[in-house]
Amino acid sequence: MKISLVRGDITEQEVDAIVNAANSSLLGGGGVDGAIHRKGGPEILDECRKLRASHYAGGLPTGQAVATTAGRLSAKWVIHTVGPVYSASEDRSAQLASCHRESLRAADDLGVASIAFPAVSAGIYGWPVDDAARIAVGTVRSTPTNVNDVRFVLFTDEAYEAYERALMKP
Ligand code: AR6
Repeated sequence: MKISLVRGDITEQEVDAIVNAANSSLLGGGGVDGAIHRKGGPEILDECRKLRASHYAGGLPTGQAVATTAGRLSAKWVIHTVGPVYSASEDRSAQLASCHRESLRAADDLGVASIAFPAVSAGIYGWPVDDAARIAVGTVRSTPTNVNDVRFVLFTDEAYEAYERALMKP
């Protein structure tokens, strides 16, 4: 598996699937979630609504992932995952690892070869970005998958540099 870093906007990536840092409502929000729905168009939200009604009436649990098509985006799929809100008093890193593992599992179910991840939980959910990067890179490296091209797409220099440091560690 090739893991690479991109400084930029995940909605512009030419990959089979992009991961959305969603919330459990699956009904959109700010940050990368807002950008994906804005650019992808209403088809994605329609599918999210249907998934809620059919499978996740109580919301998509933290750490899980579910796919929709990608509307007007050039990716074929959007894999929505719900990262944990950062807590200084409780260790939620297993949930953040689960987001990455479950997203790869969803990608495998779809037969996806290339996937782009944002820095899940490292924005509005407040995760210290070095720690988020360490968990993300470590989990992707250790998860068995048929996906052979994983890109972390980082929106800020700070996030890019944190993922670069995480990737340099063995
Ligand atoms: N492409 C790539 N990365 C982006 C983009 C983009 N277009 N826009 C922002 N980022 P966040 P979270 C970066 O807040 O912390 C939403 O309201 C951003 O700089 O999007 O998991 C959801 O609905 C940061 O590094 O996600 C949830 O309620 C990273 O993406 C909540 O925010 C993640 O920031 C989820 O919070």
